[in-house]
Amino acid sequence: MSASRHPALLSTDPELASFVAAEEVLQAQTLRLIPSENYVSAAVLEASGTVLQNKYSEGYPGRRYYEGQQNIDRVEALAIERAKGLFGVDHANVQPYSGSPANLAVYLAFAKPGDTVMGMALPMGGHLTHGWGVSATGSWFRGVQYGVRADTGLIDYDAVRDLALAERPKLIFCGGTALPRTIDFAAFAEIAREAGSILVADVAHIAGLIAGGAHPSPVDHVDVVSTTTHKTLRGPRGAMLMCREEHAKAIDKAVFPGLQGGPHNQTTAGIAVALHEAAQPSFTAYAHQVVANAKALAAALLQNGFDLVSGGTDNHLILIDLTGKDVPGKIAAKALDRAGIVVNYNTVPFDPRKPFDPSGVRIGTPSLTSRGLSTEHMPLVADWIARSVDAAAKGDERALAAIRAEVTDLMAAFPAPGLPLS
Ligand code: DSN
Repeated sequence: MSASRHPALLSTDPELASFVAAEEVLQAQTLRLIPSENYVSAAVLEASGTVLQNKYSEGYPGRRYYEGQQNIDRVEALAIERAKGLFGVDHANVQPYSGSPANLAVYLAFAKPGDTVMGMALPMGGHLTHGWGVSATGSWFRGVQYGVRADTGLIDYDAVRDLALAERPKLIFCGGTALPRTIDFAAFAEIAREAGSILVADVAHIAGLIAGGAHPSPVDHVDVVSTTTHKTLRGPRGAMLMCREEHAKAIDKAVFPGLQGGPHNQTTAGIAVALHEAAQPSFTAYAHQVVANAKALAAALLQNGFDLVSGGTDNHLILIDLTGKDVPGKIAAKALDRAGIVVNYNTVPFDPRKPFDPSGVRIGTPSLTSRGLSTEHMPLVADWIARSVDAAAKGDERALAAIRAEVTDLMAAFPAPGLPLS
């Protein structure tokens, strides 16, 4: 592999080009298990790097504040129509720069500073922007938080209902970043109805599974669906807000001019391509394979003696609780990285350790499934994880190097989409 696939970049800025080339090698040779990451297709990559980058387009298709929108309007309209078709929604806004601005737009559309909002606590698997204290959403609004049961690791819907009825929040967020189980959108809808709250499903992690029919859709149950486009959906780094027609104006006004200026048209183009790809039968197969791989990996990890939050997974994500292994999450994650297995350390529910040095490791199967790995490979992946954690406990760098060589070998046989062949 070389930087020559970016010849202009190589000639103008060889230093930067060398960083990109090194990242291509890293992404090609490592086993990427971070559940919020993926590989975009070559087509998405191309669309995201076009001259659409050069254009300002404040406003919406047909209603812009700048001229020369003949082509940009078509790009954005296409992305909107594809989002509406794929997810079965009345309205889609494809302009949010990423997930956090998308969620902030929801606050702007429906709440006033100081209002009570409710979401899952970050250490329980929620997201910063669901009203957690260190986020603007937890300081400009009054965040109240729900979690999971200590005995099952599952959302306690009775506790969610009790909290919602006691607090009557303006907004309720469901969804999160470390939830290995199916979200019961109907149960949340019933609770939101009783509490008189606007219900938001943040499906950033599972959007691709929903599009592929491998997770129930929230669309018939919630007021707003918020999602990033770059996780299981396999698009560029961006976001979308989707809703019924009655909320369309409020959402659009909140995104622009409420929070943002010109949309990133090159990203909109990449989103349009990703939505087209996600509408193909092959993507349905992909989404189901992601889940099958995660279930097989969870089963193999259990056989290797790991504790998993909630005992397993229904989706793409597994949260390993290392408390019983005597290896903290950060030490395990860094050892896995040296072994060529890229994960992130993560809190587990009721974690006795601090968020920057927690007890868990979060993994997932979107990226490895994009490379074509299947259930038959999951026992080997679990074995690599087990050996790496063991090596971390013993400080055995030679064992980690040996695993890295095995990982590199297997990855060479499964080239990643969008990357040059090894
Ligand atoms: N950073 C994302 C994740 O890794 O889940 C959430 O924002």
